[in-house]
This record gives sequence, C-alpha cells and structure tokens, in this order.
Amino acid sequence: MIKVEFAAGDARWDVYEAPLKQAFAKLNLDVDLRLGHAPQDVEYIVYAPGSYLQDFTPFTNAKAVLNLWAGVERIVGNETLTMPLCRMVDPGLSTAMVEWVSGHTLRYHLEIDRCLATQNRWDPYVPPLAKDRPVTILGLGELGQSCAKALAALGFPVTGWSRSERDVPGVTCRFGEDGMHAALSNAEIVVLLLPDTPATRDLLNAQTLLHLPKGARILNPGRGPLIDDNALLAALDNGQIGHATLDVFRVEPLPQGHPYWTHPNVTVTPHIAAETRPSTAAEVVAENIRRGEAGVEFIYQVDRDKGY
Ligand code: NDP
Ligand code: OXD
Repeated sequence: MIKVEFAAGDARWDVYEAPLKQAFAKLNLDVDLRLGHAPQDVEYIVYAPGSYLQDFTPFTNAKAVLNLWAGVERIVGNETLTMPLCRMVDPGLSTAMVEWVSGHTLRYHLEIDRCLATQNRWDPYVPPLAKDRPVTILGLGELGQSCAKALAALGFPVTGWSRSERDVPGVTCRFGEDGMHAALSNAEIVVLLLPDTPATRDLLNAQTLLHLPKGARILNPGRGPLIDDNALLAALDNGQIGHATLDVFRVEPLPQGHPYWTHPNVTVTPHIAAETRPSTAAEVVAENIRRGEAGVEFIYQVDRDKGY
C-alpha cells in the first residue's frame, strides 16, 4: 500500500478525505491515507500552508510533497525539504479566480459603485465599451492566462506580463523588466497574479505606480508583498490610483486597525478569490502519485531557483 500522509491540517481532513480516496480509487491506486503515519514510512505528503509539518528531515522515504495551494512561498525556501515539491493547478481554483477577477473588473468597468451611490437621483452615466478599457494582468501563468482569456472574451484589450516570453492568443504579451513599463502605461485596470518571490516583492511601488494612467484601479488576488502598502495608500490619497480591491495581504488576517479597512477607496476581501476545490484538486494529487509510482515526471513541480 502507498503510504500518504495528510499534513494539510486537521480541519481540511474532513473535506479532503473522501475526494482523495475517490480520486485514488479512480486511478486504481492502493493508498493508505492518514494523519500520523510514522515519518519514515511516508511516501507522499499532502501539504498546505499552516501545517504542523515544518521539518521534513524525518520523512526519509518521501517521494514528493504535494501542496494543495497554488502559491508556495511559505514552503519553497524550507531547507529540510529535499524531495520534489508540486504546487496546485486545479481547474476549480482557476474557474474561481476567473470569476473573481471578471466580477471585480466589471464592477470597475461599469462603475457599479457610482450607480449604487446615486440611488436617490436620475444621474445617467454611460460607461465605455470594454474594447475601450485596457486591462493589464501581471503574471501570465495558469491563473493569469485563464483570466486574460476570459477578459479578452468580454472584449477588453488585455495585456499580460510575465518573466519569460509568452504567447497567448488575443492577448498582448510583454515580458521582463523592459516590458513592465509598457504593460502598465495604458492600463486602466491592473490585476496582480504573480507569485511572491524575492523578484516580485514591492513590484508595485512609488515609482511603478506612476507608470499607470492617473486613476487606474488595482485588483490584487496574487500576494500581499507584491505591493508596497505605504506607496499604494499614498497613491490612493493623491488620486494616482482610483481604487484597489485587495484579497491578499502581508499579514493575514489583515490586522484590525490597518488603514486598508477604512480607506474609502479600498475594498478588502479575505483571501477568498480562489479556494482550491477538493474534488478537482484531489484528482491532481492522485495523478501525481500515479506518476511517482510509474516513475514518470511529476506535473506542476516547483522550480526552487525561481521560487514558484
Ligand atoms: P504560475 O506559476 O502559473 O504563474 C506565475 C506567473 O508569474 C508566470 O507567468 C510567471 O512568469 C510570472 N512571474 C513570476 N515571477 C515574475 C517576475 N519576476 N517578473 C515577471 N513575471 C513573473 O502561478 P499561478 O498563475 O498558478 O498563480 C499565481 C499566484 O496567484 C500564486 O503564486 C498565488 O500567489 C496566487 N493565488 C492566489 C489565490 C487567492 O485565492 N488569492 C489562489 C491561488 C493563487 P513566467 O510565465 O515567465 O514563468
Ligand atoms: C493559493 C491560495 O495559493 O489560495 O492556492 O492563495
């Protein structure tokens, strides 16, 4: 029997146990899934941030750590982790992110707040068509590309930015440091879907926020450290940035008393943009265990040097 340790937290066990078992059965994998195997017996570790498991040294026979989250910044630098680390790419999670990004983009595009604020008077406002509202997505990976395609399908002119050169049909693609200025320069709405790495920290800062057209709006479902918070607050106060919808923060939960809670031009959502969906994610975990047993390369393996 393949011994799989569920180290993604006791609270998740209730929601993941049945879908994982079903996914293993579907692939004819004979798995002993538990919380609390003897570490030296464990062959695969199902993981999530916040796990009790921080020291992987005793897991001498583990063939891979399978993360239930897309983002790996809280585990990728763990020096006791010597086995392959795979992140989550889950169709359910991607769909959720497309819905969150599309919904909040349309809120800005249609000026829905303006409409809600004028419920006591007849005050017509005609938004431009989507084709006249440029949107930029920083990050053209699994989630960035899905969102870029969805927004392009709604008619927005979409520019995407990545580290290496990408080609996404219907999307203007820019890359590298040189491409960033061009990606920001006409963006009325910017979406951050980058990982948190040393190279992406404070990417939106006092200088780069000035590359955006005045009044641009920001959606951050990526990670809190992508934005220099003080620079954003200053840009919101002076009107350089019109509004920001933030799902992720340097400290989560966002501490009471943080200026984002009360800023009139900030909407906080509590890291709910895209939750991993157990039924689809379980299939990804099972597929990687199948691969490990067949000696085939894992999917969605993290590149430790790049940090994502
Ligand atoms: P991917 O790894 O598939 O994509 C990351 C993208 O970022 C790639 O296009 C990559 O470039 C680009 N990138 C990385 N570093 C740089 C850099 N230095 N300069 C320019 N571009 C860079 O990740 P996903 O799309 O799956 O997820 C993105 C992030 O979304 C996650 O890391 C996580 O932080 C966040 N997330 C948030 C959730 C939420 O609920 N709020 C849920 C799930 C994820 P390249 O293409 O060249 O590699
Ligand atoms: C993730 C997240 O990385 O939920 O999957 O933020």
